[in-house]
Amino acid sequence: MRQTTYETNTLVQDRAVLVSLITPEIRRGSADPEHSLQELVNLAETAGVDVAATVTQHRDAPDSKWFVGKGKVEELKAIGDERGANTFIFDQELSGAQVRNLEEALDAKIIDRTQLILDIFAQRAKTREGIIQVELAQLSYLLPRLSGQGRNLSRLGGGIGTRGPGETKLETDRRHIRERIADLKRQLSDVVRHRKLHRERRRKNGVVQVALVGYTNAGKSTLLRELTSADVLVENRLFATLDPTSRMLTLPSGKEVLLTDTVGFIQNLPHDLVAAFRATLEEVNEADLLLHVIDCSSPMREEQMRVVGSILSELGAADKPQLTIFNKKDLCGGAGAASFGLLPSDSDTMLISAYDAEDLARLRQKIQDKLAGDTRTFALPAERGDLIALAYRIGEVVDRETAGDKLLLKVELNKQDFEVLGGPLHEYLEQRP
Ligand SMILES: Nc1nc2c(ncn2[C@@H]2O[C@H](COP(=O)(O)OP(=O)(O)O)[C@@H](O)[C@H]2O)c(=O)[nH]1
Ligand SMILES: [Mg+2]
Repeated sequence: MRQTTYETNTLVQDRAVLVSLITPEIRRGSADPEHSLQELVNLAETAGVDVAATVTQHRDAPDSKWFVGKGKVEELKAIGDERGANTFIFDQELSGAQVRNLEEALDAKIIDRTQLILDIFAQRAKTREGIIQVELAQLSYLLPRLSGQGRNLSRLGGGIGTRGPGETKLETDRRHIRERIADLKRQLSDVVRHRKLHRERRRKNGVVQVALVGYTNAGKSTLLRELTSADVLVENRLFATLDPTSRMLTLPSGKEVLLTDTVGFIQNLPHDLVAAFRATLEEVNEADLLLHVIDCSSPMREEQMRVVGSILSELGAADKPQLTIFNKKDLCGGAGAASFGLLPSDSDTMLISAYDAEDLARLRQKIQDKLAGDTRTFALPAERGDLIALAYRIGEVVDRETAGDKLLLKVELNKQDFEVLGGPLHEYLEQRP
């Protein structure tokens, strides 16, 4: 028998059946249920779940005990067995009792839409603020649904729906959870107070950062993959520890920038999750450039763009350099750029397909142009080493010459950096004739 020196990977891949209940009331609500189920598929895939099937049921009202009808539960059991599913994800929120009944009947992990979203946030949160916000949202969601969950959580082990607060925490009683929530809130107010300080250290590695934002299903992850696939080898070698949602992107000039995927906006995000969601958008605050990706074939396009715009404003990121990218042009029935109100090619708006090599080349060029910023010349007193160092820090010095007792530095920098960090340099700006 062969001996192995490594441990086998015991992580079970989640394989799930996605279930949506459609009632007249749900139909009247703001979300189109078919669209919502499509989004649930995308969210499940984002969470690393293998989607085995999707099932829809129409009923007059949810069943208080089983959520779907009893007959449907049997049908779900059969589908789950046949497709080898170990998880069922429901597109609507379930009560604690419904979760327990379904777990019992289907002998599988039961997750609802909110838990799935929280699980994705838990995977993505990186800063202390993000991690605290997500745990707060998870505990607040679990608290009223708590009784009886302990057994199931310990039985089912890890995987989606169980990340974040550890199972021991979930097994403690409600009082402990309330104390934990109070404690997290205190920590959060500390973190928020220090947040500004952290932001100012954002240029930590001197790596230029570009963030993809937009609704789920717009094509952000596809773009990240397609734009950087040629660089994978390099990346594996140099950035093996890089977060999977970030990759190095090589621009036409050969310069490398860090391209980061974000969770993406979600239709009808439950109100309690908004704070946690924002905390997962922290890359946006660190980015030098935002790529706002839009699915041009979505009937909700305009509304989605407005929502993205207003959240960016609330994050204080509305003034960041931004490219607006209408993606999936192949699905827009040959609608030309004009139908999106696109301006000529020198504007900050593009119509592309993430699978079109020429479009990707155009996009890389556009990112490069947008990042290049302006070139400015500073006439600095030669003895002011501090100012010279500052100029080198905030931009790229492309030319340097001496004129009498002055040093003329030609610096390529973006407007934002110059305004935020370049304070003392302003008075040495050469006025171009
Ligand atoms: N037809 C078409 N499909 C696309 C295009 N870009 C992305 N998609 C598809 O749209 C779906 C959602 O893409 P994804 O990158 O996961 O979106 P995200 O939620 O914004 O990350 C996937 O099925 C992609 O294959 C495109 O340019 N054309
Ligand atoms: Mg994605």
